[in-house]
Amino acid sequence: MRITVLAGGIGGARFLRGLKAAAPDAEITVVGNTGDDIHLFGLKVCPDLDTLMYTLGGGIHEEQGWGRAEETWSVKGELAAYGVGPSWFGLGDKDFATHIVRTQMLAAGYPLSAVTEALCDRWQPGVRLLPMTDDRVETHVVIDDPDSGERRAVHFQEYWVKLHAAVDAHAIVPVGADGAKPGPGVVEAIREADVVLLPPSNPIVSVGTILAVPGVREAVVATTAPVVGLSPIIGGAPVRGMADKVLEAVGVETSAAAVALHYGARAADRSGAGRAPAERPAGVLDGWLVDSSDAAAVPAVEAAGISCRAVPLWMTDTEATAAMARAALALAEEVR
Ligand code: GDP
Ligand code: FO1
Ligand code: CA
Repeated sequence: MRITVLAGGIGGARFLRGLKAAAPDAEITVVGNTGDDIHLFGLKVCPDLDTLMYTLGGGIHEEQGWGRAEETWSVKGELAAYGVGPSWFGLGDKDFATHIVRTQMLAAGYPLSAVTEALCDRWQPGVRLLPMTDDRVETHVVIDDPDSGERRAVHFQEYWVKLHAAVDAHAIVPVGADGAKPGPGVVEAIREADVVLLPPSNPIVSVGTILAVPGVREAVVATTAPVVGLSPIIGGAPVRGMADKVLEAVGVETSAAAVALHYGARAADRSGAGRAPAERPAGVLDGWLVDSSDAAAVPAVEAAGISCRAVPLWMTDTEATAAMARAALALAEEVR
């Protein structure tokens, strides 16, 4: 079975660990978000791709969810001693090596997809990891500067890590997405999959950014595979992180049902035959899983044309996460 997953960092990576356990014989392709990518100290950093690669390859700092296990911080200390920042983004020594290798290969002319494949040669994540695009896309967030009060756009990482999403976001802009092309194999992986899954990743700045690459949403809308998502929101709040802040910025309530409706239902007739492209429905979901505690959300999601089930959605360990993955695959069979 070919399973394609559109994933952000921590939520996506942890779900994939469960999916690999639930479907050990499946060929899993992961389309990773690169909108969080940032250039720091002359190096290209890809937080979500690295979180996926380290988590699935056994190198992740488990409690933190990002960065390397048994990390040391000498380079960060030396940069600070030179007064060279930013100091708010924690790059450890082991992690730095990944960014150096990546930047060197990019400078030599390799596209990000080839670089990612080369990095995965070491980590053996057990999935095919594809960047959503080889083009530069960077999510920016429009805020009122906490010091000057002036409205300005900051890089997503500055908003998230430096400002802890504690200032209101007026808009979220995936800069460069409009002109980006899907990375090699991305559209094929979606169109030729047996099942497409949206893990409990951030629906705006992770999955939303992947869908913003022209051609990707269209592939999800048109694939013959069932598309099933899992809610990252439980009990009206993100399980981890500040997804509520970016949902608010785009006018979506922080609830399992509202996120499903934001993704929208895929039409039963996916060919779009006889309709102008602009009129073709652009929803991406056939099925949606909410946490057992959110069972009351099921009727509203189903009323929107999305099959919905309530099951435990806490990724407390690999077995609990594998059970979530099995529930998602079972729902995919139901809606197929
Ligand atoms: P990021 O790139 O590191 O922010 O990670 P993702 O975009 O892949 O996922 C972030 C989302 O994962 C957050 O909105 C969390 O609410 C969600 N998440 C984290 N742990 C869990 C969990 O155990 N269960 C569920 N349902 N969602 C989770
Ligand atoms: N997240 C933080 O909250 N603080 C950090 O200092 C930080 C450093 C960092 C370094 C490399 C990397 O791959 C990820 C890192 N993250 C850090 C996580 C990450 O940037 C964000 O949590 C996600 O991109 C948000 O989706
Ligand atoms: Ca991310």
